Amino acid sequence: MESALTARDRVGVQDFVLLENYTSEAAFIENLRKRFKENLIYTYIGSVLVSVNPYKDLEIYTKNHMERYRGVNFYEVSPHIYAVADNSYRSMRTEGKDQCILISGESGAGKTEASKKILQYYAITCPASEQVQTVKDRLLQSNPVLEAFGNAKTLRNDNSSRFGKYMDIQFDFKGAPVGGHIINYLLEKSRVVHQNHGERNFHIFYQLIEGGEEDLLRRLGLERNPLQYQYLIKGNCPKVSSINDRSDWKVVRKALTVIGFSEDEVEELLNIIASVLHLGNVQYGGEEGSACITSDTQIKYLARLMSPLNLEQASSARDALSKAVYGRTFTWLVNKINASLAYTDDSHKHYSVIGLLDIYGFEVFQHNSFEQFCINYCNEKLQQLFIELTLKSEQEEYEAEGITWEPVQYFNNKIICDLVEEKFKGIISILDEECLRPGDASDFTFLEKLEDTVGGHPHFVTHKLADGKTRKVMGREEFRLLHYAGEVNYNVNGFLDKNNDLLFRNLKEVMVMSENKILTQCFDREELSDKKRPDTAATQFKASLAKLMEILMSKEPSYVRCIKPNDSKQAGRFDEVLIRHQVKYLGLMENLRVRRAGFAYRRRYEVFLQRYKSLCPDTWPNWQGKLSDGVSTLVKHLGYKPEEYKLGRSKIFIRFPKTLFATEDALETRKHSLATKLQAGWKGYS
Ligand code: AOV
Ligand code: MG
Repeated sequence: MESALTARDRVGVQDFVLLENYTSEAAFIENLRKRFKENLIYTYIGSVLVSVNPYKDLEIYTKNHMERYRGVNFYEVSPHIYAVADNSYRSMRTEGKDQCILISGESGAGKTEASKKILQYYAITCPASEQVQTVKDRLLQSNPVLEAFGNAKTLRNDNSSRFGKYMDIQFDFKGAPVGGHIINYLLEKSRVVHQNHGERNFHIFYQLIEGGEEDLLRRLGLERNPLQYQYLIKGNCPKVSSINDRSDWKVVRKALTVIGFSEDEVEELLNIIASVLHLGNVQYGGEEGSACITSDTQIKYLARLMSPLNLEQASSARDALSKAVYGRTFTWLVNKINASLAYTDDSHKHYSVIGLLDIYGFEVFQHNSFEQFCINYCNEKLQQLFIELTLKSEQEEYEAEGITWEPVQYFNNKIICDLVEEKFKGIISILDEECLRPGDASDFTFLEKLEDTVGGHPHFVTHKLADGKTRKVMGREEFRLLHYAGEVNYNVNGFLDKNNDLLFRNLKEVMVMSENKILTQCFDREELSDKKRPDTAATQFKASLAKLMEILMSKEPSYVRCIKPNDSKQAGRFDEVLIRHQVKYLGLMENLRVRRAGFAYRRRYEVFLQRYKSLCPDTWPNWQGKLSDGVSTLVKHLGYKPEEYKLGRSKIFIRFPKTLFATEDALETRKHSLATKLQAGWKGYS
C-alpha cells in the first residue's frame, strides 16, 4: 500500500490550503498539473471547487460515485462536483437556508457540463415519489431542449452557451425535488442571421435539417442540406466532427415530449424555425436603390412591406424580423418549460431552493462586438459578487469564532463594473444617450462621446493618446476595456442598432396577425398601442443582472471555478501559460491567501474529533464532555504546540499544513497497526 506521504508527492494535495508554499503561484500550478496528469480534475481551495476541463470522458460520474458522496463530509472523500452538490443539499436541509451554486470560468472551461452533473446528482440521489419522478425527468430534459435552441459552435467551444441561465431547483420538506424555474439572460440573437468564420448558427437548425423525418421536412418545405440556407453558411462550417446533429435531433424531439409539448405545439415551433430559414433566403434585387424580392416565395407581405426600402434597409429589416422571431420564440420556450416545471401541489407550498447559475463565460475573439461586451460585463459582475462574498464570509467567520482577522489585499474589479454601468457616465448610459438622440447619432459619435466622457479611465483605451497622437495598434472604430480577465477590443460597428433592437412596426403587425399560436403569444397586440419606447437591450440586461445579484445575495453560495487547460479542445494538454492566466484572473491565489490568512486548516470540533479521536486514549471511543475540551485534550496528546493552533467558538484552526499531515500520517499508521492487532485479538483501548 502506498503511504500517505508518497501519494501526496504523486498526486499533490487535494486542498490548496495544504500547500506548504501557499503564496507561490508556481507551487499552485504544479499541484494542478500533478493532479491533472492523474485525471484528478478537481481540487479545493477550502470550500471552493477548482475544476480543470479534461476534454475526455472520465469514469467518475457513475451511480457508485454519486453514492460515495451522499451525506459524506466534504473532506472525507476526494474533491468532486458531487461533493459540492451534496454539501449544498445538506446545508439546505439542515440549516433550512436557500443555496446557490455559482459556476464561473471562461468559454469552454466546463461550466455547462458542471451544472448538468449537479442536476443529475440531485435527480438520481434525492428521494422521489412517482410525481417527483416526472419533475426530475422534466428538469433533466430541459437541458437538451434549451441547448438546442440556445447553444452553438463557436471558435472557443463546440457547445457554447449563447444565453445565460439561472435555474432554481425547488425541494419539498422531505428533500425531494418538486419543481423548478429558469430565468434566461440575453440570448445572442445576432447569430441567427450572421456567424463568424468557423462558427455555426444555433444547433436546432442543423438538427432539424439533418434529423427531421422526410414528411416533416416536406411539410416545412426544407431541404436536407444546410448549404441551401443563407443563415447557415455564413461561418462556412455546417458540420462539426464532435457533434452528431442527427442523433441530437432524436434526443431533443423526445425531450420536447417529456416536457409536455403537444404534437401541435412541436409542429408550430418547428414551423417557426423553418420560417426563419426561409426568411433568410429571401433575397433582394431591384433597380435605383429600391428593393424587390427576387425569388417567388409565398411571403408576399415582405414584398409589400419592404419595397419602399433600399437594399440594405430591406435586408436589415428582414434580419431584424428573423432575430425578433427567434429571440421571442426562445423566451416562449423557457416560459413553456417553466410552466411544466411549476410546483403545483398547494398543500405544501413551502419549499427550499438550490439555484444553479450557468452563464456564458468571458470571451475574446479577433472581432468583438456588442454581444461580447454584454457577456464580458456579465462575467465582471459575477467576479465582483465572488470577491465581495468570499471576503465577507471569511471575515465573518473569523469574527464569529472570536479570532482576529488580518485583512488581505485583493484586486477588486468594482471599478470596471462602474465604468460599464454607472448612471449618467457609464458606457451603457452613454450608449443609450446616443440611441435616443435624434439627428446624426452613429456608432462613431458614440465612440467619440466615450472618449470625451471616460477617456481618462484607467481601464478604458482608444487609439487616441492623451497628447493628441494616435495609438497605432488600435483601430479607429474600437475601444478597449481592461477587464479583470484580460484586455478586449470592441468594435463599435452595430452597437447602436443592437442596443436599440427595433423592429418595423408593420412587421410587428404582421406577426400579431399570424396564425401560428406561438407567434401570437410572442407578439402581443398591446405592444402595438404601447407609446412608450421600450428600454434598450443593454439597459434591460443591466437591470436583469442587478436582479440576479439580488437573488444570489439572498442565498448561501458555493463556488465552482472552471479552468480551460488548452485552446485546442484537446485531452491531456496542460498549457501552462493559459492556465496561469486563468489562475490569475479568477483570483485563485488571492482566494487561497484569504483562506490561509493565518490558518491553513479549520474544522468544526465534532468533525475533527470524529476523525482523529482514535489517536488518543482519552477521546476514544467517545468523548463525553464539551467538544472543545475533547479537541484540546486530543491535540495536546498529539503534541501540538500552542503556536500551531487556535481554538475558536466551534472550530479548531490549524496554522501549518505539516501539523495536519503529521496527524493524518498518525491516523494511517494506526489503521495499519489496528488491523494487525485486531487479527491478533486486540479489543482496542480499554
Ligand atoms: P462552458 O459552458 O464553460 O463554455 P462546457 O461546459 O460547454 O463549457 O464545456 C466545453 C466542452 O468541454 C464540453 O462540451 C465537453 O466536451 C468538455 N467538458 C467540459 N467539462 C467536462 C467534464 N467534466 N468531463 C468531460 N468533458 C468535459 V461557454 O458555454 O462557451 O462559456 O458560453
Ligand atoms: Mg456553457
